[in-house]
Amino acid sequence: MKPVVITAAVVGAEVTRQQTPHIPITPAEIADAALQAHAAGAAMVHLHGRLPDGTATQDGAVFADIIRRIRQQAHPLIQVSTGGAVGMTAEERLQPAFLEGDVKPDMVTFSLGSVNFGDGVFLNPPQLLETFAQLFRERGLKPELEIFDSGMLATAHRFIKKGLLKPPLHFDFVLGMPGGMAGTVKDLQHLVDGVPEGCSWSVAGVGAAQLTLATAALAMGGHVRVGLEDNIFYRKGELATGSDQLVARIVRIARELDRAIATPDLARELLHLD
Ligand code: KMH
Ligand code: ZN
Repeated sequence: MKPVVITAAVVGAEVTRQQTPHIPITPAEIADAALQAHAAGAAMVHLHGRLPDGTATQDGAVFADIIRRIRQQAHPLIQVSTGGAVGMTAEERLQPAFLEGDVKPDMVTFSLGSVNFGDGVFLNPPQLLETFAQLFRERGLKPELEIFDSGMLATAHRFIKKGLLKPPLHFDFVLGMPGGMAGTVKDLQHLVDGVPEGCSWSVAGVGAAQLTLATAALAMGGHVRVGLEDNIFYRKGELATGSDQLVARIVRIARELDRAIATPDLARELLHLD
């Protein structure tokens, strides 16, 4: 099997300090969390921004600050969220996709449809999807396709046919979100069966599904995303001390399963960047 690309989702938009004291908030804290996750084995970090009061922001300056702090010390692949938080406008969400030069991201996320998201709705109507796809192509940004249910995978196939997405692509199955597809191995297998030829995939299990789905993906030859954005617990009733702790566990399991851990350079190849 190919080496596994581990992505660390270190902050997200939703987790609060009330839920866990370990969620990073300031650019310095987010960059530190990313660097620690990278040191633990994550080839890529998935970033969101926060304001000092902890609310989510897609402000390009906040992302630039985080990215600069990371790249001053190490070079994990940097993936910025264009999902942002529920309720944000498309313009707000896209700000990090316009960063250039030393803070240009290596990858952007691209959610291929709307989904109930906890108590809210993560809205991605058809027109927005076309605008995002065209913009990413024009700007030479590689999207990671965030798939919350099988309808979104069907949309990916449609967009490929229409020429709006160009394989080889990388898919990330986000499973176990209340409102999206359940976080079971059966659901994961169903999605993996629909991945277009030559494309790669990873899984991001939400909550308790994180460990089981990550372990399944390691056995199935897929890639893995873990981190406090998706799951704040190390085990039932015990908070994870940071995303690096969750990454380190995946590294140990991967080694037991004879999966090597991809470096950022190898991840670049495996995720079809450049
Ligand atoms: N926070 C969610 C509404 C992404 O990063 O692209 C969207 C999200 C997906 O987290
Ligand atoms: Zn995210």
